[in-house]
Amino acid sequence: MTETMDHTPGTAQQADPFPVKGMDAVVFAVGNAKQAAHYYSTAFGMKLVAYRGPENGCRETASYVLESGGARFVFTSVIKPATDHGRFLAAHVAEHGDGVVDLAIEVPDARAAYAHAVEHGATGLEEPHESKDENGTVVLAAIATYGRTRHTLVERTGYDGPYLPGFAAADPIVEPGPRRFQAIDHCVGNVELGKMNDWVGFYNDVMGFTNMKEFVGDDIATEYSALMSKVVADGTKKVKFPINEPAIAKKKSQIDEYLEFYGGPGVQHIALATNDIVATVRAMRAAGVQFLNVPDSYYDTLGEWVGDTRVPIDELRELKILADRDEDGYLLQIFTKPVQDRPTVFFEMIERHGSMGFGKGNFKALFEAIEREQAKRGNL
Ligand code: TYF
Ligand code: FE
Repeated sequence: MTETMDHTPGTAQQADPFPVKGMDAVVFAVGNAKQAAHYYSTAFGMKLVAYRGPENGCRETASYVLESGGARFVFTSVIKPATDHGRFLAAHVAEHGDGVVDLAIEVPDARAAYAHAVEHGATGLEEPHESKDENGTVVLAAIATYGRTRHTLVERTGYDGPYLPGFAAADPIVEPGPRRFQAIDHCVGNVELGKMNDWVGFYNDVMGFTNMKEFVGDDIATEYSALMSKVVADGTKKVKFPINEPAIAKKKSQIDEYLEFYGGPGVQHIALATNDIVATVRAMRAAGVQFLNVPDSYYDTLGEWVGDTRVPIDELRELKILADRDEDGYLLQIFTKPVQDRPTVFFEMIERHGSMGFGKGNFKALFEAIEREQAKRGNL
């Protein structure tokens, strides 16, 4: 189809300028990947599937690949820096603490995706290149996003290995139990004051992502949230990236706290989709994961506005799970406390029943809960 035909009114839907298959992986640089792999195995119920380190020829870094359904996390730590990449990872951990270095996106054509991205203003970090082993060939390229975070574009169609060339299959660290989540629902970035719209524009231009209807504007921001937020998503809504910036409000913004302790913009939270949030939260709590506390008063009025949900209000109250409803349906969600000593990265567990939102009805209760934690840390 030609450009002209694409834009002719009445013709079939315009071809997606930047087709994506979904999130490929969330890649973390951490101080101790061996222990991180253990935590995500025992506390998040993930399964170690692949490894690369000194034992299979990589003496610079150790990387552990864990999966839960279609969600894939990679934890890398530096053993002994020897290349620019090793030095980059070591500096990343030194400056930002444990954090996300890469929101890798699976694409059907990495060369085309990279070309489209750089033509539309993205900074190229890695030109498209093939990587191969006995399991086949992948094409990888990378572009920069906010802070020192990148998007690797992964073309893996036909590749048969456990992750990427160079990785060896690995056995689970502990006997896997029932799966606690099955997909990455959304990945949230925190950027500096006044930069949210620039980054939204970046995803509009570079990836052809469009804005979802849910956002936090000036009104909500000054009232209680101290942040502004907009969400961009690919045409199929498989990849969803909310972007937050601090707002000037009565109190120090949680986004400012993040920016101060992360040392700049970066990934704030990863939301994980579960289809049984009750079982998930019970298992994670039993394994020692700490979640934000919600006051009982939230549950006293919840039933009046959220209506019937799969889970009785008393069980939501017991487990401190939040609920929200919009015109498309409802969702259940819960937020962990930060998962490292710095008040930076945390996780959300989300069970959707029709709603494509992000829990706007919970923002007040949620942000007050976050502020109570900020105050305990002396950062409010
Ligand atoms: O992803 C979201 O938009 C929701 C709400 O610091 C949210 O999870 C936004 C900001 C924040 C915590 C949660
Ligand atoms: Fe979220």
